[in-house]
Amino acid sequence: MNKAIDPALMHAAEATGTIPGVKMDAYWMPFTANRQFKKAPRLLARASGMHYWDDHGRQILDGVAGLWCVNAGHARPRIVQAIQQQAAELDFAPPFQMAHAKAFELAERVVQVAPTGMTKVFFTNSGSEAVETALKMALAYHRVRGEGTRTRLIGRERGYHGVNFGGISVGGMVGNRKAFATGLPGVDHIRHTHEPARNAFSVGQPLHGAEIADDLERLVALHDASNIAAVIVEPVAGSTGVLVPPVGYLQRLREICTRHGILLIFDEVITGFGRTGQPFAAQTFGVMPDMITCAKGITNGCAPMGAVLVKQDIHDAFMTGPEHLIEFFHGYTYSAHPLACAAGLGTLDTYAEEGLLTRAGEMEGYFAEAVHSLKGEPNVIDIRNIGLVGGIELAPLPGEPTKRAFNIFLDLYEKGLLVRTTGDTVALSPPLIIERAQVDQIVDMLRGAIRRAA
Ligand code: PXG
Ligand code: PLP
Repeated sequence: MNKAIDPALMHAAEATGTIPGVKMDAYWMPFTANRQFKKAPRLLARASGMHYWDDHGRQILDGVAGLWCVNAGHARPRIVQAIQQQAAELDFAPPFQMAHAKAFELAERVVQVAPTGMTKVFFTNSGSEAVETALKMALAYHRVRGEGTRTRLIGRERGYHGVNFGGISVGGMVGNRKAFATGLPGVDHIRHTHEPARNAFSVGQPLHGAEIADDLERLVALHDASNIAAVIVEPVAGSTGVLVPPVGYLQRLREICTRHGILLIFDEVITGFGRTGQPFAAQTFGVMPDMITCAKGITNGCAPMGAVLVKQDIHDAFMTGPEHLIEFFHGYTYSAHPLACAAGLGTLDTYAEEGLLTRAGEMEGYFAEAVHSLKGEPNVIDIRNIGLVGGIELAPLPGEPTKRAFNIFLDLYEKGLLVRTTGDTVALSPPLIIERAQVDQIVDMLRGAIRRAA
């Protein structure tokens, strides 16, 4: 022990957990019931393809692509090699007034798969940072064009836009907001689209609810469009339980935004990079936003990275002052980090070689039929799907919301399947390399767990 450190202080880090030789006290885990977890830790040690292995060598089928991010499956050789080589060749390059070639290369490659017209890419290190960046861009865009009164930001109930102050302000998940009273000023929310009374057990997009988009007109009437900068929504809400947009809803939202000069931001942190059957959900649904935030699948989850994709004219509005001046006062130390750029290039190569950015579309029918076969199982009150995402919603245990789904999560983990739960919804979002037999395996295991939880 280092004698310079007061042993009394060291003592505060007394182990309570059960990792041989490793104390578990210092690590404050994110979005985790820390005390419960440390009594019975779930430790992943290795991953390959569709599987994890835990610290006891037990194989676990990955039903959720890590955390909605490992779209090409685990330990893909091109990505592993790219990161290894990059670490040895160029570990870091300052991103302000300096650059490295792979940053430009990756931006070009992202634009190639992005919706037509999305021609500029601003790199961040996470989805949360991508959201903050997009919101700031929206404000600065209006200001540079002489519409500086457009400062209001509009999100949607049940939205998730990461955990930073901008993101939780426009976000609509009460648990992520209530402890942090100070949000951004001038934020409002439109209604969410979840209407089980009309739409329960819809296969793909629900038929009812396009008119819910008109709620934006209510806020325009209240605040006046001249004060509204942007609306941010997830095309498919992921974290709040897989909410698929009703047919016509996103089109209507687009029309209203266009009519009032309001920027439309699609938060595609989950839907980006193939989850819904096209590279981006904007393409799947045929609706063009003004900006797209993405992360996760951009590097297959192998290095932290996010990005904001921007339409040409928004970018160009910034490029008006003297050439030697910085146009957008924003950026991160690790924007376009060389390891992340290398991982991103290896990832896009893998997606291209294996056709993964459209594979969810090919698998959608089979996947939909499989997950909807759970209708009629005990306590299943709704099933939602699009591309290779599924949400199975269960009736909560009386007086104990979230517990039934979490029990199912624990049970499935014991049996060798990783899923994600949010509220009382079990979310499935497997790697896009999944085979039909593995879809069957996931649904069979889930069926068993749902019955045991009855
Ligand atoms: N926007 C959306 C739409 C997301 O899904 C973020 C922003 C934030 O990204 P970062 O990289 O900062 O986490 C996300 C992230 C879950 C879950 O349980 C979902 C996310 C993250 C962690 C858990 O559904 N999505
Ligand atoms: N805080 C301090 C004191 C810093 O110097 C910096 C970056 O230089 C930051 C925060 C922001 O860190 P990052 O650029 O990694 O987001």
